Amino acid sequence: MPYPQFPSNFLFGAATAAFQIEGSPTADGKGKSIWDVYSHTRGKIRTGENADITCETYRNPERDLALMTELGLNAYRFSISWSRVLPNGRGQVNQKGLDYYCRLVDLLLERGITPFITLFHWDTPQALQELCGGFAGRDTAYYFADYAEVVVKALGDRAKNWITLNEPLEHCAFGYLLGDLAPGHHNPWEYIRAAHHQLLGHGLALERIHAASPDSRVGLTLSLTPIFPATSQPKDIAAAHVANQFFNDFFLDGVFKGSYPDPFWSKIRLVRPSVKTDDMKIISQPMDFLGVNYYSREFARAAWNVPLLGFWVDETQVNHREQVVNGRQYTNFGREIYAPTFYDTLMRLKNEYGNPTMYITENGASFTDVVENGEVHDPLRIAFLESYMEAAAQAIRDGVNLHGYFIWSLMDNFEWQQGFSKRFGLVYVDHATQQRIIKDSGRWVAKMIRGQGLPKSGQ
Ligand code: GCO
Repeated sequence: MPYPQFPSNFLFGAATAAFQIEGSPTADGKGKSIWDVYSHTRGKIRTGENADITCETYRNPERDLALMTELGLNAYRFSISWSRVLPNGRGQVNQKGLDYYCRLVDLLLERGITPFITLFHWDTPQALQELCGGFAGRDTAYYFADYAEVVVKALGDRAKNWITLNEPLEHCAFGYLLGDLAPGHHNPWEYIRAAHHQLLGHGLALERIHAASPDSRVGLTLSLTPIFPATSQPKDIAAAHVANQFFNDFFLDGVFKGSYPDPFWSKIRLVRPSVKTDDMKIISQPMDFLGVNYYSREFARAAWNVPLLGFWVDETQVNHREQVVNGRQYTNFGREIYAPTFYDTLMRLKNEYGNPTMYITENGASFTDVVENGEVHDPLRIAFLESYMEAAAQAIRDGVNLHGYFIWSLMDNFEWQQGFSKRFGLVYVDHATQQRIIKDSGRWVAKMIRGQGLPKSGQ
């Protein structure tokens, strides 16, 4: 069966993030981020590893550009380390840090690769965490806008696609409530303030970027995880409704409707931040595009012992690592591979949120990759990409305003609290030797891009 073509001007990219690939945490005057601190705090990283080395892209960005060309990518999404540019999060610019990103953008443009730049991918400057609690403090939203202006004034003449935040949900919920990500807090007051202040920072930065570079395009990347009731019991159906608002609609409604959804917003009234008069107007200014990070659906059930929210997400999936359970394949992250709800999510954005210009800014899967005779055979990742990219192509045919797809990730990198134990790359990286090997999935992507279609895996 011939696979559908993507539109001729479609962007095919891969995504990374500064803390996960750069290394060189103190080089050339870089300031500490909360992830530098967290990854060196005993017990926080499951494997006991840290990201001081990782993919060494700060020392050698050229190596990976050659790989992007070999994969046929015409776009690349990366993030800027805030504390590499502003070591204290504000004030004095570290010119060497800014120069690195200027050089990276120039190298990309020389190769005809369009940069999509994420300004915040969770690595808050430690100085701002100490000064005002990071995004749990309202002032950080304004420092973020100042930082965005510094970067866009330096790069906005040649880099035109800007993503303010990566996954504000993950940063506030797992960083300030559940404690799995930096700064590792368990504080509902901080969580909801970090949620609101990140969106405020997004809106303030959007204004500054458009002022500094009027022809730049500005968007926000949200992780969208559709939540389904674990059972057909009314209490679980109600719990899944609240969970969907916690994970998805708080952010979607904030930026597209200028309000926060009930019953979620009412349920947390005891811990809510003060929303100032113009906040929602600033937050819901029109964006130029929406970035969608999609991995899997989840299931929720009512939980009397979870204060305020009353739901819990079913954790059993985590035990299905890389197994087939009830006919479904799982990744080694315990994420179900199920493309139909990816399609449904895109259609929901079309039907309920005005069909904004969209990019898939992350989609990918981790599996146990091994090197055999200098090759990495990863058929499960190819099958994953084939099914999800086909769902995206179908959504485009059904009217979704989708213009690009960034696979997570270009190469195996530091997977936050999982250390190096989760490999998502199209390119295998031996982090001890820095050897790179393009996996079979990378070869498949190159064929797909060349063919501007979706060749059957294995062709
Ligand atoms: C995220 C982050 C990425 C992760 C990737 C794999 O979506 O959690 O943006 O940095 O590494 O998603 O989990």
